[in-house]
Amino acid sequence: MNKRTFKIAGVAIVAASLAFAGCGSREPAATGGTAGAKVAKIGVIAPLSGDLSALGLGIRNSVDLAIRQANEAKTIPGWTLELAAEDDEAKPDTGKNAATKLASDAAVVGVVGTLNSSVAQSVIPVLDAAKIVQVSPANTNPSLTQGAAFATAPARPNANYFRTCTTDSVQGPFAAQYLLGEGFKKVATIHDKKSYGQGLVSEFAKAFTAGGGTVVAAETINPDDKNFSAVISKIKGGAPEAVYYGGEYPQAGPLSKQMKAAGLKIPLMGGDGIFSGEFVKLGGTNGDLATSVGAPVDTLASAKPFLEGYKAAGFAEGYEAYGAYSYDAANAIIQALKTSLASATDAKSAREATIKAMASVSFEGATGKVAFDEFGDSVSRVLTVYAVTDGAWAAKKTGELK
Ligand code: ABU
Repeated sequence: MNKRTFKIAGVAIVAASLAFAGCGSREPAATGGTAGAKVAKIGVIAPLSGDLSALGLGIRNSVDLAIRQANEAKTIPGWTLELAAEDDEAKPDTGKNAATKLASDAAVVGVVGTLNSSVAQSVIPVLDAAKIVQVSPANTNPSLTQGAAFATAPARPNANYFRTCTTDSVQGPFAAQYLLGEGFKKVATIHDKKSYGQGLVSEFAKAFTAGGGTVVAAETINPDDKNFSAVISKIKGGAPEAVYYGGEYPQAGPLSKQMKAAGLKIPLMGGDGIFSGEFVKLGGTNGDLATSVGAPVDTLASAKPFLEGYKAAGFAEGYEAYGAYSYDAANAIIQALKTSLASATDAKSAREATIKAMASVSFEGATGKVAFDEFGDSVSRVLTVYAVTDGAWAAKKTGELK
């Protein structure tokens, strides 16, 4: 998407490369830090390579920006913050190894990530055992904060885990209400069997049927499938008016393209996992729909410092769906660190106090109010429906679930 892609130019190239190179060994000056100050690191665990890296790199860059700004403003006197970014490749085992590596670094006091709910399931216990606060900008599976019985008996599994995005208990019904409101009565659902996709479809289907709609087919694919002809012919028989897909853009784009080629010329709708320009590049077509967390960032006055800072930093990649949420996640950790590092002699000794301080964090972030409820969930429940229009995502409706 044009507005989300900024070019590297001139001096910015040098600044960005310095910031990304050798995360643990940078001189304070590279991140705007103070010589002689103690070092505390904020980790990132996200897919920095592979087919979800567009989203992951937007997360990393946005955290990097928050760190640089905090150092320049000397937000935490006596301390320099550093970025420690690890690639989880969108895989639970790789994410677990990344968490173990960060936990063994005594300077790490907080982590932003992960992108994938399935990866979070492996990462959270490792960071919780090390008493490291984790704030995800993107995990939307409700069980991460409210446990497996979230619908009937919510119970917080891990005190170290927070998120700045809303959950699929909100996102699924929001999509269902939108489709019903637009006159869609019969849908087919497909998910990729991963925690996010399965959970999102489940929340969508409950609300869609409760609202009077019918799920005419409920199918699954495998996360690395490329050919969707079998699932398309299965759902075609039910004559759906739309397909609701639970998963991410690497599969959703080609699925949409193959649906239309097979004569199933109906919208594919998905959640935040397909809200990327990559979806359109991979085959998403005009009329396809997505929900994503929050209001469109480029319409928010509160996001101006983030947008201007991101542009000035000259990152090679766009901030994508979770950039502003990652910036807010990093700034939430930084707010907590203002309390926990104030009297700490070393970073590791401040880990537990950082988790405690996070519960009281409350500020106006890029996306609006940043604060957490008793489960560690964001107090914000705003979502937006986007439609592919003239080959790019365009906002259709922003609001809260009614
Ligand atoms: N929230 C969409 C993609 C990330 C996840 O697995 O939750």
